[in-house]
Formats: sequence, structure tokens, C-alpha cells
Amino acid sequence: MSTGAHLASGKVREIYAVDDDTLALVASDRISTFDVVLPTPIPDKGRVLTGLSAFWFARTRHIVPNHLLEIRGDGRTLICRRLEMLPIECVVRGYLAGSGWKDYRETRAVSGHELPAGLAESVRLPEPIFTPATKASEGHDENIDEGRARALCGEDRYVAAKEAALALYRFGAAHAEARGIILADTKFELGVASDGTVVLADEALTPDSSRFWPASAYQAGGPQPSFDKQFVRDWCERTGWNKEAPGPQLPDDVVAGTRSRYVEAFERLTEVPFDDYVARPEAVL
Ligand code: PZK
Repeated sequence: MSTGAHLASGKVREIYAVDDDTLALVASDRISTFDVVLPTPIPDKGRVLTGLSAFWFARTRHIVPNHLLEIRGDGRTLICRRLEMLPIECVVRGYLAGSGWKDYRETRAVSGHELPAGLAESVRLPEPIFTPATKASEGHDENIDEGRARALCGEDRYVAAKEAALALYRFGAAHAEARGIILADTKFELGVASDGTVVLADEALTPDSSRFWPASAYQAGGPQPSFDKQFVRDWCERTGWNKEAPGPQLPDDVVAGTRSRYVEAFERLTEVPFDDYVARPEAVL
């Protein structure tokens, strides 16, 4: 089977059309920080993210069906069912961070969820909340309230997507927490199959689609270190880079330290040695 025609590029991934019903999602080793893709790749990052997605797809089929058909031998390509994608990002937040924290500070609400007064940055929320966002083709997604998200998707699809996203987050967060990783928030993309079923697509519960925090360092009241990208961020801050493209080239020790963190997240979550995955990607399924 060939990979087919190139359809679209994300910051760090590519989509190809295999045939009318089938896509190939290919994850590169590129890394972005402060919204800029850096010139230096992190070896195996694409494999780590692909393997983690495949792991979660295999373990969450009982919650919602997903688009995964097959994982390629390269460990960085997922062969997927082609769907009609829903026009919203399905974000779930268990902790108050990122745009959730920003919106809360300004309005005491996030996507229409009114939260208690006086919450600190990075605090665990009483319950995970569904905070849908628009899909911006450029710049940042914008959090939208339930009414707007419902109108964009249609009632039945909206309810199915929301319930699936909340259940997936609860499953992933509990699994990660037991292995020392806090899944602060995450973004899912869902689509609709030809029979009308709502299906999980894209990547799922990876460090590129989520905030992973080391549980050992967690302390509410300020920003938390990122499990995977903190070495890169800290090093970029120390260089005095203005955070506009092009970003700086990373030194070897920052590359190696960052690769180790991705591999560590993979091994903690999947309990599969990364070398076993490279030898046989189906090991995560
Ligand atoms: C689809 N994206 C996001 C953009 C990427 C990913 N199963 C599917 N059916 C139809 N469309 C998509 C999917 C999936 N997944 C996902 N855009 C379209 C995207 C750029 C690169 F890797």
C-alpha cells in the first residue's frame, strides 16, 4: 500500500490520501515551542507520539470507536478511516491552565462554565469540564460556549462528542495519574462515519495534544513544568530568543534530554519498552 497524495500539513504532522476512504497520518520529529517549529528535530519524537496515540486508541474502543486501521512498520504512520470531521476542537480540562486559566482570570468562566471565585493557577478542578474551541486555520483556537458548539455540530453530534471526550479524558487522566503523570487538559478531534457514528480521530492523549505534568513537581499557584518540553523551553528562555520564527538550533544535550523525556512518558504510560515498539510497533495495540 502506498501513502498516496499529500492532503494537508500540520505543524509537525502530514496527512496523505491512501484511497477515497483511507488516510495516512505521518508524525515527524519536529518540535514546536512558543508556537514556533524549531529547526532541530528530536529523534524518535514522531514515533513516541504515534505509538502513544495507537496505545490509547486500542485501549479506549469501549468508550468510543476510533479511526485507527493499522500502524505501519515505521512506527510513525497511522492508517486511518476517513471521516467527516466535526468543526470544533473537543477540549477537556481537569486543571486550570493555558487559555482556561486566562479566561478564568478575565471572566471567572471558561467556555460558559462558571467556576468558584479565588481559584489558583494550575489547580485541579472539582470536575473535568468540556471547553470546546473553534478550529483556527491560523493563530489560536478560541474557546466557545456550549450553545455555539451545539449550533456548529448539531445537537446529537455535539452531545455524543462531549460525552466521548469527557469519558476519554477521565480514562486517560486516571491511567496517567497512576503512573506519575498529570494529564492537565487535552484536545480531541472527532468525526462522523458514513453510518452517522461519532468516531475519535487525529492523535489522542499525546504530549502534543495535551498538557503532561510530572506529578512529583505538582504545586498549584503558578505555571507547572511540562513533562516533555521543559528542557527546550528553559534553554530557549536562557538564549534570549524573541520567540519569533525562526527559532534557535538546539544543542545536543537539550536534544538528548528532551528525547529521553518523550521516551520516558511513552514507557511510563504504555509499559512497553520503547525499543520493543521500534522493533514491532503493534506491541502497543
Ligand atoms: C483530518 N486533520 C487534522 C491536519 C495532520 C492532521 N480520519 C480523518 N478523516 C478526515 N480528516 C481527518 C482525519 C483525521 N485525523 C485530520 N485534518 C483532517 C490534521 C494536518 C496534519 F496530521
